Parts: sequence; structure tokens; C-alpha cells
Amino acid sequence: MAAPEFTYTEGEWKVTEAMKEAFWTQGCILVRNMLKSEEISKVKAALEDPNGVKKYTLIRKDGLNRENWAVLWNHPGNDITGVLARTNRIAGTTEQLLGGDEIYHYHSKVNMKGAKTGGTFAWHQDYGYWYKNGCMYPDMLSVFIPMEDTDRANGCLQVVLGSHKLGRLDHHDLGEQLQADMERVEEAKKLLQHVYVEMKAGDVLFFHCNLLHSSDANSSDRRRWVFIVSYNKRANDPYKDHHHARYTPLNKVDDAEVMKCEGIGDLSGKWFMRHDEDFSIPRNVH
Ligand SMILES: O=C(O)CCC(=O)C(=O)O
Repeated sequence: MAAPEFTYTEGEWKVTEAMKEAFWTQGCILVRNMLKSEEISKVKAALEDPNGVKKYTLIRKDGLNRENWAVLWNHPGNDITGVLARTNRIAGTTEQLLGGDEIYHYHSKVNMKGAKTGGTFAWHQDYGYWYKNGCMYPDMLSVFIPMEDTDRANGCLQVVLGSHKLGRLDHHDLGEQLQADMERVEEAKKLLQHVYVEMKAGDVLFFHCNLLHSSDANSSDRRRWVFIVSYNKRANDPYKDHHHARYTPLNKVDDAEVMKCEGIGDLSGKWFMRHDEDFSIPRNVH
């Protein structure tokens, strides 16, 4: 068994009942060829630019002697990363999958696993973190957009299909991350399907915030960078201020806007996250 798959065709894309059913049954859908190689190349060039978002990179210990490098921001903004996160293709699909109510951008990040150096993401549910931020309902999802092909060797995403139906599990500290109760994870793997989601650059995975997921350290000589955008519903606006965005209207744009972006663009207003701002992760880890 593999993650439910669909294929994107430009000009014909429509979120169907079959996609919604697959999303709600398995907790994710994989859409092949959702971005063109020219679009990926443009986003990648902006992410790699030393004067771009990369300037705000944070380092988090994975609790297993390696580190994860990431940059996070809370408002999409007007540069290519923000434009992509606001396209009808990505944000519109998210809105439909979540039931059609208004959504907003909760945060985006780029996780950079260097060749031979990138760390592990422990088994967790994103809602294991977001619950603590005052989000009352698990009405949230993330969109996983790899910048290069990702497979078992360079630490592709792993998921337990259908595990979003288990509800929020307990999580405990591991390095500077949270790890779901591993006794439950092992039982979930026996009951459900544990799959490696191997993806080509241009493929996109939409996954529910209670879906159990993880990724291994990068043991290959290829890097693995991924752009991840997380959305919340307006109706689920968190009840307290924290280190991610409360409801802010999302200005959706036409898909063609991505190719019109130039260079690193305007990075103002994105609210890049500082390491010391994040209270949902363990502190004082040495
Ligand atoms: O980048 C990955 O492999 C997983 C990322 C993830 O689960 C997270 O950032 O919460």
C-alpha cells in the first residue's frame, strides 16, 4: 500500500470527491507533477540565495547526535515562497480538502537536510505541537513540497496511513523536538500501514495535522530540502498569541504568478521565527 496518488494536469485541476475521501480516509494525498520544473527551479534559487530566507536559518538538535536546519516564517509575504503558498493550486486545494471553509497561512518552513549530515524528524503529529499553541481543533494541514527527489536514502517523509484517526497522542521531548508516544506508534504501525513517501521534485503531499509522520537522517550524498506550508481554518483561530500566526486573511493568487516572481523578492512582513520564540519545543538542550 502507498499514499493515495493523483496526478495534476494544468488547466484541468479540480479537487474531486475521490481526493477528499482519500484525504479523510488515509490522512494524506500525494499529487504528482503539481509544480513544473521551471517553478521548482525558481523557488530553489530563491531558497539558496544567501541574502534570501536562508539568512534566518535555525538549528535544532534532533536528540540523536545530529541537527536539523530550518527556516520558519509566519506570514506568507510577497516573495516567491509566499506567492506559491497563496496560489489557488496549493491554498485552494488545501481549502477544499479541509471542507471549503476559509483558511489562513499558519506558517511555512524550509527543512534542509544536508547530504550525510541532515538529522532525523522523530515520529510526531503536527497537532502534538499546535495543540499547545491554542488551536482547539485539528482542522489544519501541511503541504510538503520537496525541492529535489526524495527517497529512503536521503530521508523522505514516512507516514502511518490513517493514523490521523487515532486522535492526538501524547508527545514527549526528544532533543529540540517532540516525539509521539512510541508504544502507541509501534502499535499503530501494526494496525495500519507505515509507508515511505518517495517523491520527485514537483510532486506535492497534503497531509492532515494528526497524521503520524517522521523522516530518517540523510545517509546519502544528496541533500534533501523541502518547503512545507501549514494552514489553519479561520474558524480555528488559536485562542492565544504564540510563535505562529493567528488569523490573518490570505490573499490567494493565480497559479501563473509564481513564474512572474523575480529573485529573492520582498521579504518584508514575513515574521521570521527566532529560536527563542518557539515555546512548543524543549528548551535548554545541550
Ligand atoms: O522534513 C521532514 O522530513 C519532516 C518535517 C516535519 O515533520 C516537521 O517539520 O514537523
